[in-house]
Amino acid sequence: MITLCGFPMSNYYNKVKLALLEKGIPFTEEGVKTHSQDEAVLSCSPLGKVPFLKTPHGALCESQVINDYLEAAYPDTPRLVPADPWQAAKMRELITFVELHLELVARELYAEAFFGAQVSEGTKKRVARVLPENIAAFKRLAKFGPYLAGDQFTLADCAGWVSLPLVALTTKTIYGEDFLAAAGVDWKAYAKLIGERPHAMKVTADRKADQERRAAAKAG
Ligand SMILES: N[C@@H](CCC(=O)N[C@@H](CS)C(=O)NCC(=O)O)C(=O)O
Repeated sequence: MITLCGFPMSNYYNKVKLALLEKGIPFTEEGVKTHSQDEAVLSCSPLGKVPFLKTPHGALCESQVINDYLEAAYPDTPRLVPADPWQAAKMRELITFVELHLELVARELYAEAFFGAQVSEGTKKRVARVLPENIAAFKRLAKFGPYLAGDQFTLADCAGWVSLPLVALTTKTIYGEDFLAAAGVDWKAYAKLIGERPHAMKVTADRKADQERRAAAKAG
């Protein structure tokens, strides 16, 4: 049995969870927080990041590594990677753009956007310069046809659906402007399309339930 470790507020956790659900792979979930110093966690995820998987073979971290493993290990479930090697590479190219060139850049602002901390003006200036360039580059590659990589739901959508809204929300919060929408990326229609899939609805419902649980615990 596979155990998905992390928490439902994490976009990368939900990326893997959506892939597991879409592929119909049985799994259980285990709550693990970030920045753990616990040896049991660090032996599975040495940087203390989530998500990670526990499998009968051992532990595996890094969400894209995990999703690629799931696709390879469960080939008889719905395929989330195109069979054609070129199309598969183009799909992975998109995942890299979403995560390395968009989400990871926007992530520099999360402390202020979501966690009540302050981000330096220098960081804000740099992200304001780099992110629009990266979004323009991403726009050249993304198909939205209607899925990110074309006419099939793929692992690129597991990545895109969890991270594009976060990039938009972050820039709206910090700069007062949704950089994706400003660049003509209709991420809302895309998020709606993916969000209406039953497995995506489950991911969202679990995230909201977790959010409510946390708020209730904080309130008293
Ligand atoms: N490249 C990693 C990123 C995972 C990641 O950044 N997860 C966040 C939670 S959404 C985390 O663990 N943050 C804590 C940290 O960076 O130390 C992956 O794809 O799994």
